[in-house]
Amino acid sequence: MCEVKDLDECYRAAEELVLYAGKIIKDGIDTRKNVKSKGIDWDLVTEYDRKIEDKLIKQLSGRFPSHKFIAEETAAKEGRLPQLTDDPTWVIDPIDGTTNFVHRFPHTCISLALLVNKKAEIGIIYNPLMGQFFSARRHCGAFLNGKPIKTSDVRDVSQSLVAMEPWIAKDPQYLASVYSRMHALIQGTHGIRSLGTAALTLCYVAMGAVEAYHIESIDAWDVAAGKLIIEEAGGVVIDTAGGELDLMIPRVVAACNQQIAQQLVDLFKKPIQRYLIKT
Ligand code: LIP
Repeated sequence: MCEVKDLDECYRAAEELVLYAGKIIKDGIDTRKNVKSKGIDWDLVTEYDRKIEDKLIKQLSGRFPSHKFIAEETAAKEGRLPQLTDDPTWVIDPIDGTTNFVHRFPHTCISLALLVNKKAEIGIIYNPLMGQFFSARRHCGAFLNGKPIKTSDVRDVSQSLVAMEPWIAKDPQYLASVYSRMHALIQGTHGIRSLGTAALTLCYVAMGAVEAYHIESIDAWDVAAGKLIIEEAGGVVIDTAGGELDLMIPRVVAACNQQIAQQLVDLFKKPIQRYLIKT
C-alpha cells in the first residue's frame, strides 16, 4: 500500500524535476557539447550532465533538507562514492547513456531513485527523446507513461532476447568473461541487444521488450531506479553469481522472472570457452 504522505510529496517533486531535466536533454541533443572523459576514454561527461545534476540536488535538498544524495557527477568530482545509509537518499544519474547523448543516439535518460532504509521507494527513468516516462513506487506497480507494464512471461532462456553491453571488454580484466558470456548468449538465446544505457535497458526488461539484461562495472545510480521498476513489473534483479544484488557494487543479472535469472547465472558459470576460428 502507498500510504506514506511524505513519499507522495517526494514523488511529486521527483516527477516534476525529472520532466524539467528532460527538457534540458531535449534542448541539448542537437547542440555542440563540451565533452570530457572522466579518466577512461569511454566514460564521458558533458556540461548537460552537470547542469541537470546540480539542478536536481539543489531543488531536492531545498525541499527535503535532511535527505542525502548519491549522484554520479558529484561522486566523480569528489573522487569517492558516498556510503549508503538508512537515511532517505536520492540516487541520481543525470544523464544515463552520456555516450549516446554525445553521439545523438536517441536512447538516453535521467534516472532518479529515492531509497529509505536502503530500499527503493521511488524510481523514475525518463527518455525525453522517445517520450518514455517509466515510474514505480514500492508495492504500487510499474508504469510507462502512466500505463501499467509487466515483464515477459518467457520461462526458457533459449526463447529469450537478452541485452548485454560488451564495451567493458576494453578492460583486460573483463575480456575473457565478456567474450565467453557473449558466446553463451549467441548460442543459447534468440539474440543479444545493446542499448548503451543501463537504466533504460532495465526498463526494457520491465516492459517485456527483452527478457533479460546483464552488465557489470557500473554504479548504484545506473541501477537503483531500474531495479525497483523491474521488481514492480514482476521481474528480478540479482547478482551475476546468483543471490542478492549489492547496489553499491552492482554486478547485474536482471530478468523477467527468477527462472530466467537463474538460467543465466548457470549459463555464465560454465567454464570459459576457447574458440577456434576456421579459415
Ligand atoms: C553508462 C551506463 C551504460 C554503460 C556506460 C555508463 P553514464 O552510464 O548506463 O550502460 O555502458 O559505461 O556507465 O555514464 O552514461 O551515466
